[in-house]
Amino acid sequence: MSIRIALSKGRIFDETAPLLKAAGIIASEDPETSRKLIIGTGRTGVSIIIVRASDVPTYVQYGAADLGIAGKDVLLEHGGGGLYQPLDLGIAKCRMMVAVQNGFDYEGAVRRGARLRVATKYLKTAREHFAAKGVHVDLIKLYGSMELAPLVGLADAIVDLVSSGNTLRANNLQAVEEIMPISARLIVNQAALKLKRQAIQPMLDAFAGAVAKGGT
Ligand code: PRT
Ligand code: MG
Repeated sequence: MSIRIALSKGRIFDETAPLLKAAGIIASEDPETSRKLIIGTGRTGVSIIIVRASDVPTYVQYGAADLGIAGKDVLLEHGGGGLYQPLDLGIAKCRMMVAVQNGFDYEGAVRRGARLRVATKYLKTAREHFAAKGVHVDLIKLYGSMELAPLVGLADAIVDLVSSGNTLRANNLQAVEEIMPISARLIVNQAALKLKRQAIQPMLDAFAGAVAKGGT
């Protein structure tokens, strides 16, 4: 029985490696240096595919991968259809925030009922957040470097992930509202879980054990 795991390079792969190891899975190559998109592991029948962070749920939804690891930010935008989400891994933690340029009176604008221009990669999350607050927004879809938008007059505010806060500080921005805490989740294809339970369940148990031991 073969099992394919979808991961993204960078922080997700780095922070997942110890959890994979706890499940007896060690990548044969480092995705940062290898150009391979399908990487073998020390375990027969288990391979890792390297995809963009925001594509992980898609590969798992369609069964091209049996399991994957994706941030809650990515899962909210994807919608989660066809996915079983058994475990919060407590890794790649950050916060989804609203941020504005220093000096911009966000509270005042909200109180006045002003219409705000908000730039973000997270349209769904942003739309739901401002709708729940009753704030009128024009959302502008970006694919990255959201921090630039308020500085050049593209938007009044951004919705983005913040971890250390260094990127906001370096760009004269400040967080004005937390939308939600974010961490990475294990996702499993629903059909694969039924058909390959014998192979997948022990992995889920090993991940859960490693997460509990990690004290997250
Ligand atoms: O890079 P690519 O476009 O392929 O995709 P991606 O940026 O979504 O992937 P990646 O690998 O950067 O992030 C994968 C996952 O890590 C995200 O989906 C989040 O769940 C999680 N994560 C945790 C973060 C951060 N922390 C984070 N700080 N993802 C992005 N950031 C960015 C943030 O967008 C901002 O630009 O880092 C910057 C802020 O960091 P600080 O430390 O300066 O506050
Ligand atoms: Mg990135």
